Amino acid sequence: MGPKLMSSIASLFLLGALLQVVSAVDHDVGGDFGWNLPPNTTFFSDWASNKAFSVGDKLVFRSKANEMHDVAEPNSEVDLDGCVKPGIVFSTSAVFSVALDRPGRRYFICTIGNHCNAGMKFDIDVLAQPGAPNSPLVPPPPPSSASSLRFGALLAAFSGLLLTIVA
Ligand SMILES: *[C@@H]1O[C@H](CO)[C@@H](O)[C@H](O)[C@H]1NC(C)=O
Ligand SMILES: [Cu+2]
Repeated sequence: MGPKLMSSIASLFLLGALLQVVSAVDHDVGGDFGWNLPPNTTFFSDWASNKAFSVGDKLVFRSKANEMHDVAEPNSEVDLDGCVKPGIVFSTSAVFSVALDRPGRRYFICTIGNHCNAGMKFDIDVLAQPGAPNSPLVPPPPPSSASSLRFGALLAAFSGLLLTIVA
């Protein structure tokens, strides 16, 4: 294998790694409001239904220092609807991240007091990859948003790759 081919292959690996990094998203649960007692019972389900989640993304649960919350993952829609508390609670700390490491539906609640019934619950569909066909209906982002950043990064990666092959 010639050194040129070797470096081209290395560049392809780099490109792949870069694409993964570029496309992973950290989702702040509840946006700026955070993982706190919501103003109404649909706040978090509304938040989740306006987002697309993919494998490699993270959910970041941030709670106010003067509110006590946790994060737990019921196994089913029925348990989510009924606010059935699962045996395992992930965390009671003020900031907690959940890696979305597999595709499929996942359910999240707070198990403290009646917080779940008050709206601290939502479910998400994690897609195998960004833009998979079963994405929720989300209007395309304006050109100035993250996707053009992604495109820019892609372009930079490709020009890097070309330079390596030519060199
Ligand atoms: C719930 O609260 C949010 C934030 O204040 C608001 O945007 C939304 O319209 C409310 N939903 C309902 C059903 O009242
Ligand atoms: Cu809570």
